[in-house]
Amino acid sequence: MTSLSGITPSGRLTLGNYLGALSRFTDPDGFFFVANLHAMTTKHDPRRLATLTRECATLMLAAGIPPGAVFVQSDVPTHAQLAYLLECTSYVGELSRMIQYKEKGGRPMTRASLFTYPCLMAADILLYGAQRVPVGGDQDQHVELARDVAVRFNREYGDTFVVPELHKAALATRIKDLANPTAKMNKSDADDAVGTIRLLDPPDVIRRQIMRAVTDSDNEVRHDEAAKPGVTNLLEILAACTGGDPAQLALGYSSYGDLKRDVADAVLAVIEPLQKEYARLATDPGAIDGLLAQGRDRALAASEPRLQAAMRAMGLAGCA
Ligand code: AQP
Repeated sequence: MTSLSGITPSGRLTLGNYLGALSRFTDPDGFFFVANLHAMTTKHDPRRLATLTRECATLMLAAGIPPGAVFVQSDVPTHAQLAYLLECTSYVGELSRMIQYKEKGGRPMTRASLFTYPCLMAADILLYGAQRVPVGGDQDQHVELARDVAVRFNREYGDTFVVPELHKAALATRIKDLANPTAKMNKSDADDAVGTIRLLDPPDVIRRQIMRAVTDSDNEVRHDEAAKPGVTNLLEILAACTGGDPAQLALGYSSYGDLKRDVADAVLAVIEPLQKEYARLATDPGAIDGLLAQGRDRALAASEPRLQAAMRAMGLAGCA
């Protein structure tokens, strides 16, 4: 099964992005990309996007994702090309029902790309023939759309795409904001948000943030998401970093201070080697370019035949 996953460079990557995504991107046959085209659906700053794209790609390489598996979406033009073909097979009605558009769109100055980006996401998936797309609950609707588009395309223009199955990921760790532990930790939060741990922040800043994490007033270390979201989040982080079970780990603590100290140690034991490798790679921009070119070439080679097949099926002249 081909693994495929993207990270949108909508902010500096967080501990949540590492534990929930980067650290799981281990399939040497997979395709892992910086989804920079998806970062342009709302007003954006071109220089910041370029910086975040490079930082995200370098972090993916530093995290040990197999070389050749990492690429930048805009370097592989098949994504945008197939997205246009899929826009030509999608309906205004179904795109209007997408949650992001309903929440953020519908105004005269809404970018058209916020309306059509589900077609780009369908292209990301369909280009590589991914059969099972593991997603968190917030992405179900996108995979459903990719399925609908693939079924319709195959019916109208001939069998071209593998219809992906919606594959509910096993309960994925959802790292919460340290200052607001009922909300997810998001990379697009303000750069100075105290509850967001950034992978490239100095270790002393990260330690301070963890020591100041919001808990509660009863000082009992217990895994109970509803009653104790802050403590539960710390236990989840500790478990994700050390490979333990959060409820079991709770039994070893009688004070929040001890728990926080161990969480800080465990997080830094994961982040410091990552930062070291990032710094090493960053000294050689040419080598990073080379690795990304390798990923680009492999993604192009893997996706081009399906794009060509879709073009032929739709009757576009001049394609091989
Ligand atoms: N808090 C989190 N805990 C665990 N996993 C997380 N991921 C994100 N936040 C957490 C995983 O990281 C990947 C990034 O996917 P994305 O860039 O498409 O956007 P997202 O899921 O919306 O991530 P963010 O960081 O919250 O970005 P913004 O702020 O732009 O919305 C996914 O695999 C996601 O599960």
